[in-house]
Amino acid sequence: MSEWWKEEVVYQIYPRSFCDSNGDGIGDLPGIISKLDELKALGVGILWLSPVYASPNEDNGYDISDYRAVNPEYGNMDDMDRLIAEAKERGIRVIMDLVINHTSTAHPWFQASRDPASPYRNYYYWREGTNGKLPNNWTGFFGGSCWAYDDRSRAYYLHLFAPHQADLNYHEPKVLEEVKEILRFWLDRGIAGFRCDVINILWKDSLQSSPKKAVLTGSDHYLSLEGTHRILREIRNILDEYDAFTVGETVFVDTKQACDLSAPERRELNMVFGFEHMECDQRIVKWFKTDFHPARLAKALSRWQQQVPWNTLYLENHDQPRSVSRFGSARYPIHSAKLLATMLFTLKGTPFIYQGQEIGMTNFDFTSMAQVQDVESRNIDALLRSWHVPARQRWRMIAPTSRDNARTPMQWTVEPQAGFTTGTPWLGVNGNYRFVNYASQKENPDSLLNYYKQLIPLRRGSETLLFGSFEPLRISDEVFAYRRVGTGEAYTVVLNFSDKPQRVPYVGELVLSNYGYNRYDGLLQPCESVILRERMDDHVKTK
Ligand code: ISL
Ligand code: CA
Repeated sequence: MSEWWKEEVVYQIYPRSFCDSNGDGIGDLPGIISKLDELKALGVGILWLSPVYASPNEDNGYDISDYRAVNPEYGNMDDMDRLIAEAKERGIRVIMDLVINHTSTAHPWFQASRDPASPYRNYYYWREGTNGKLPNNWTGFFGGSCWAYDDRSRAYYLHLFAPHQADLNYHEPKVLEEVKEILRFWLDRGIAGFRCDVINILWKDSLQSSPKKAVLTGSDHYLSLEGTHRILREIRNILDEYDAFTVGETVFVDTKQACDLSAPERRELNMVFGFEHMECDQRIVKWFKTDFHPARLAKALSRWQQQVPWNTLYLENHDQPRSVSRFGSARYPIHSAKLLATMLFTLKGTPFIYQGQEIGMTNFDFTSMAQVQDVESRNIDALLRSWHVPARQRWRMIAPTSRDNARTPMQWTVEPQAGFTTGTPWLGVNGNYRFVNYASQKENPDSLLNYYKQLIPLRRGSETLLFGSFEPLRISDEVFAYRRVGTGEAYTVVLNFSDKPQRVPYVGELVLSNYGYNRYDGLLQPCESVILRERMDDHVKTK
């Protein structure tokens, strides 16, 4: 099997918010096709589409009602075929989101399963509560219990996410057989692989109650269990027939579990998304934001770099706030966005760009819950309200972490609605589009976008940046420095996360500074990042 996905850069598209071609305010497939030249110019080799399947959109497509149909809001199957073909012409492969932990409750399987006599009954977890109590004490990812009662069934069904996302029951062997057919359906159309949604929680070993936990009571019954490993190996057999690629979204994994899920010889996933570095600024996941400590981010990243053979490199996705708002300096936003990009493309692994990251899109400018649509934010808000938390306080907790921060429409131009749509966008456009937009950055040689366009070929053209080993040099709240060592050469990357100049002892020939400098003397400006190169023969060991 070739490992083509190691050298590529992935670009994630959240279709609803990317580009609207017909003025209905919703991004769509023809809109994506119209931007393929831009993506090619950026240097991406893989496009990951968040779900475009038929869906009632309770969770914007992560609730699928037909795995073989395109959501009409986004286009039709011809558009999908055209997207795959046009991307291929430009050397870009398309991967899809595979959401198989749950289906929408509107899916025909679920509708049929509501009848206890149906052959589909066992596709889901139906349980009667005992003595008027819920079947167990588990909590869901979006807060509250993960059981919903269905009057018609006179029973509860399990939903680890929103009530409209019913968990599939993999103890029923037919479920996996259905999934395999779905995989073939898309692979035969030319899809190059899948990003697998919450893929390490498929197998539930039992539905027993669990000891109460701060986050997610019950997770000991489904996180990365042997049953899941077995399913992944079966799926992999099919993927290998097509030389297809998988990246697993794996929740709550440590480096050991990440290795178990992605080690090549185990033949499960090719790589996984870990979350440890994304939790470096949050005390209890999602709920309370504390200050950002660069050393914590660097420490988590370093550990993964050293312990996991091949990583995903990401700082954003459709569930996370924008990286520049989170990890960047308010005084030096552009330099810090460039610094973060430097880090993204010089660590070891496959880099992922989330739409808008390449132009430094920021968190939303919304001022109240009324502007938010995300089901997770709405659930958390309702839960906090039930605890009598005042509205202002609720907003202060939700605004910085809401998933809608990442979902505001892509900012293409200075035209109304940022050129995303000629109609009314489904979610508000950030007012900063007048100065944060694609068109003006394309023209400006010093822009973040053009900095990405320098970094991507630099990585691609260097065996050392692609495959060289990783060694941390310094981890502090001011400076994160590391070395990538290859044959005959080494790169030293120095990132000054602070707002103050920093003197560092590292040497080498300057390859790239995010200040655009062409001289380096060991003194870094606020939020300056440098990439230095040394040939091994003149290599002097530095600390
Ligand atoms: O959003 C989160 C962290 O900010 C997580 O709790 C998230 O719900 C989890 O990572 C799973 O995410 C994936 O599956 C969900 C879907 O809502 C997310 O958009 C998707 O990325 C359910 O399908
Ligand atoms: Ca549209």
